[in-house]
Amino acid sequence: MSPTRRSTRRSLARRRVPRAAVLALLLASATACANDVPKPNWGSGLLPDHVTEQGDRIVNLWNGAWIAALAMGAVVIVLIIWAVIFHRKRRAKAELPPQVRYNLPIEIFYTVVPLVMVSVFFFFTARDGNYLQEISGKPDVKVKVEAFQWSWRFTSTVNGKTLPQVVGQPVSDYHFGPQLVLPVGKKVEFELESPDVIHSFWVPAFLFKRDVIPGLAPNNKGRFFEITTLNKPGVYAGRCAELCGVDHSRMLFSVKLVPQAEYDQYVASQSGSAQ
Ligand SMILES: [Cu+2]
Repeated sequence: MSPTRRSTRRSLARRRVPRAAVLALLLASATACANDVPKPNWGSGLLPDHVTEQGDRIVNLWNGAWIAALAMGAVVIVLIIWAVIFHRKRRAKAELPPQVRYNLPIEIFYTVVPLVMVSVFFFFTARDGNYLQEISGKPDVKVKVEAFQWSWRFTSTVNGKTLPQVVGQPVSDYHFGPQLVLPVGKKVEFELESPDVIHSFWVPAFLFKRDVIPGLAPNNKGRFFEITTLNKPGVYAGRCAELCGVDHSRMLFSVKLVPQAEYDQYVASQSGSAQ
């Protein structure tokens, strides 16, 4: 323990500050700055509210996996309790219980059942993973996302028109980071690119994140993903989810979902300076 920590402990003890109060204060100060942590929603299995059609699928997969795991856990716990209560060693009998081996039906049973369970998990995971990576090729908006140390550059293309780039710099509050404006109820294709190190594009409200890896070939599928936005206008926090250097934690941005009319206005206001 360092001398400062020792003296802090001593002074706390001298002043008889209850430990619980110190802990509460620490917790309060630790959560006060995290204004972009989305609120968990019980209906979505404690995931935050989502703003994409793809999010519906993710919530279903998440909830389904939990229900299956909890059901299996309940069966196992009941079996353990049953074995403990009804098959415990009786005091009167000191000898070993009958030793069972080479029980073919039981061996087949405990091999097949886990295989079936893993296969079911695999089926739904693969099905939804493929769905989440689908790209229609006909997006309403295309966004090129460049992640760099330590912010983001967004370039939107709408109806063949490329809007001026939105470039950010490291910030401590996502409201002050670069803002990507998107219309509600539309297909948006993202293309990810990094000139330096691996970053990760994460908008918690998309319930999705994707690593931004430098040096991928232009047609590499790992660069692309597509979402369909739901009719949920609002400003949503985004961040880098891959430790990428000293200002990684300040690589914040926001996504603003607006109704179509407002988006058209935005595009018109931007196109004056478009290339
Ligand atoms: Cu980063």
